[in-house]
Amino acid sequence: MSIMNRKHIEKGNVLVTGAGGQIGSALTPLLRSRFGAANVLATDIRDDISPALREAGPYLKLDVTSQEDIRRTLEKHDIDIVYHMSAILSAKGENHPQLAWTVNMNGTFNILEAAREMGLERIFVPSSIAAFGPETPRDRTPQETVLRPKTMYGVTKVAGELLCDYYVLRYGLDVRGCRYPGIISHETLPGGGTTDYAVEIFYAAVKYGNFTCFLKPDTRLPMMYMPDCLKATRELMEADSGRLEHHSDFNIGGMSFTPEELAAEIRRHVPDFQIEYKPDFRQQIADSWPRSIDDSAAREEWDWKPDFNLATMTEDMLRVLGERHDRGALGY
Ligand code: AKB
Repeated sequence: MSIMNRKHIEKGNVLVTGAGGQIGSALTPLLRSRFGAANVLATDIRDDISPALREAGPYLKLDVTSQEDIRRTLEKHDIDIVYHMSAILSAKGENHPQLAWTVNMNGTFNILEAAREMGLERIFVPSSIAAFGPETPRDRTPQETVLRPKTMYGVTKVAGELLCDYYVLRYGLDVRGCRYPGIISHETLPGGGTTDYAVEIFYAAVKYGNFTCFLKPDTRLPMMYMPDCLKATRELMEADSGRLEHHSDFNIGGMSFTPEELAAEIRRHVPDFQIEYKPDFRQQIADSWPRSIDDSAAREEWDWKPDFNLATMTEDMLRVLGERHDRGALGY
């Protein structure tokens, strides 16, 4: 069937790569409730997957850099839809650029190739605000603009967007993706990103009442609360393909704030909260990224609209982590 005729996918077998990561660990349960637990295969290369994720449905250790393993897994489990969430993020990517290229580029290529060969229904490959660079307009960064990132992670995200769009145009594969901003969540800590401070600050506020931030106080970055990230992912994957003019590179906005604005918001709930600033190499990465995002294409083509802002996200994060801390289960 041509992708122009497809609307919602009602059922199918789903594979998630990077299922143990920050977004994968929240996305997988959502997909399991949507498609049935037995129909969603969680995969990751790491061994420290939470028992909840392993036990709630099928789980497999999978290395996305192995084309053979990917092909065999898709075939064996009769997969129709893939959410390709595994990636090396920006800060880790600067410490290990060759690894970032291998995992991010070869992983995406392997998934797309196997999907093409097997005629999969739909693929989700996320991009990031890291696709932008210092020459990009930093306020209300447009959908179509300069893409000259200075990190290896960003390079792989731009190349990944182009590769995904190539598979859409050349082979009619239904590939979709959006440029995630920094994602804030309370289930799995992120690892190796530049926006990670905006998650760690909550754990530190609840547990210690103070935090040392690796970015300067006035570093404004686009961010999004996990419920909005999941909503964007689900709505884009369920959007009517006839309305989509873009495919793999949608800007999506949630909120934008600086560390000092976030600290002030946390202080409304934790009055004695203290923050100090010790910027490191991640400052340079943050300074090359947008301060805010123009997401009008996503709003027009699939009705994107976030639910959370700085105040409502902060209140919810502190409530959830506070309750967990009181149960002695914060794990930070
Ligand atoms: C990172 O900081 O590297 C990621 C991202 C913005 O893609 N969170």
